[in-house]
Amino acid sequence: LKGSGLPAVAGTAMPMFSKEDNEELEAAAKTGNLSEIAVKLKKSLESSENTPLHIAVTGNSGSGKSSFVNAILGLGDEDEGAAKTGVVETTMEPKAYPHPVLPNVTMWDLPGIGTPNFHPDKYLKKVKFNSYDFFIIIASERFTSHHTSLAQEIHKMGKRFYYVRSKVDADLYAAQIRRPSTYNEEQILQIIRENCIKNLREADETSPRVFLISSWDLLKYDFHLLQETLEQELDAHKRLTFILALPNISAKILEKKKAELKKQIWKLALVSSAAAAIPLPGLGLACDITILVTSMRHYCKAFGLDRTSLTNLANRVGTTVPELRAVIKSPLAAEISKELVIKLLSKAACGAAMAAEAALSFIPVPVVGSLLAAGVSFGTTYYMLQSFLNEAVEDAQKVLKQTIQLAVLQKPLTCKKLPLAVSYPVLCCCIHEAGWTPTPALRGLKAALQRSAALKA
Ligand SMILES: Nc1nc2c(ncn2[C@@H]2O[C@H](COP(=O)(O)OP(=O)(O)OP(=O)(O)O)[C@@H](O)[C@H]2O)c(=O)[nH]1
Ligand SMILES: [Mg+2]
Repeated sequence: LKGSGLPAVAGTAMPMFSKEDNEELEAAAKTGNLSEIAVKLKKSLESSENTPLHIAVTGNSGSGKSSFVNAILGLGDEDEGAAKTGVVETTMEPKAYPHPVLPNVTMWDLPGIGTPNFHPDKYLKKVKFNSYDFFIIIASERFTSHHTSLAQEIHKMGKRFYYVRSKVDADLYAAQIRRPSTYNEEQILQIIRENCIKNLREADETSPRVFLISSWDLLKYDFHLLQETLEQELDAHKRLTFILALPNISAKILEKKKAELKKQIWKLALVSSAAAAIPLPGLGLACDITILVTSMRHYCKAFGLDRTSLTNLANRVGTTVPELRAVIKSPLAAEISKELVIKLLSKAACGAAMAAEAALSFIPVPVVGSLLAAGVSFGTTYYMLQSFLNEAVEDAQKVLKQTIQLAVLQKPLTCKKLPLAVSYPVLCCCIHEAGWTPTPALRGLKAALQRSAALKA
């Protein structure tokens, strides 16, 4: 059943109960009987899933606040719900930009701080500083006393802030064009970093931490450092929310999301085993379908396997939703219904039943007694969610690969120095080297090259 959005057949890649799961379950088992444990777990799962995260972005006018908001939300500047960029904002009110698919995450684009009579305390009161989990202070040139006085005030109010130096790609580009013979990327980045730190120190910031970023390419420079720092400094629930909201721009981020979601599965299975399970006639299976539906939809949204995310992605990389959909084997978020899950369970009956038994044999002794009656539901839920999560990540990886391919292929089109006649075979060679089979993306490139050639002519 692999590749059909269905769990794997018994005997192939059976998702096992991990050592960590076992230990956590054992610890939980000491805290009460099955229904008591399930109630606690349900509460904890619900609160972690609904934990709100409000991120405020502030800085001078034109520093790249709106572009940063869009980049974090995985939106292109022209997507629906994106912050307007490249326009002078006259608003004095913070503007909310909800995450396109995760309703508990909101980015806030705050009014600029650059006016000569800027007062950090008044500013923070005006923007209701207390509503945000942390602040990102952005500067595209140098950090000034405005930035530090704002940071100090944020600190006084008991909130965290992170300095971001934006548009470093533009600095590098300028250096490459203007001083090509001495161009050294690392050196330039270091000069920018040191300069920011020096300015912040001069403005009384004792331990400045600066992250160099391009909102046009979060994969480069210090975005991963900012991401890791935030993960370390957020509390457990906010941390999970933050990780799941990260844009799906790298295999590393996808793996991180997978690991976080995986940790929750035994809890969901246990809650399911304590809830009213629906017996599936003729299959010897019973489980709480609602938990499966909700979790599977949640996985899809976290990995961008939903129509909104695919539409935005398709716009950004110059392809269509059907082209992206073609590499996805799992159902999209909105396609997951009770009926579909029952169908998946029926098709995977043999695998699920065996997994139910296998999972039971891994459960520590104190829980087994109370679980036995509902054990099938535990095993089925555990097995279904593990399998679906694995498939969702595989699909997300395929989508990512397809978009990277498109991005790589698109680049030479904007490179005036590369002769068209050379670029196409060279790119084909690169694709071959990378072990990618020519996909619709490549066919798209061919069409784009032909269009570009026609334009040139
Ligand atoms: N090269 C480059 N340009 C960027 C980057 N971020 C923003 N820009 C450009 O800088 C200009 C201003 O960006 P915005 O995101 O609109 O800046 P802002 O801080 O929201 O501006 P206001 O709302 O007017 O205060 C736009 O033309 C952006 O496209 C970046 O990382 N790299
Ligand atoms: Mg703006």
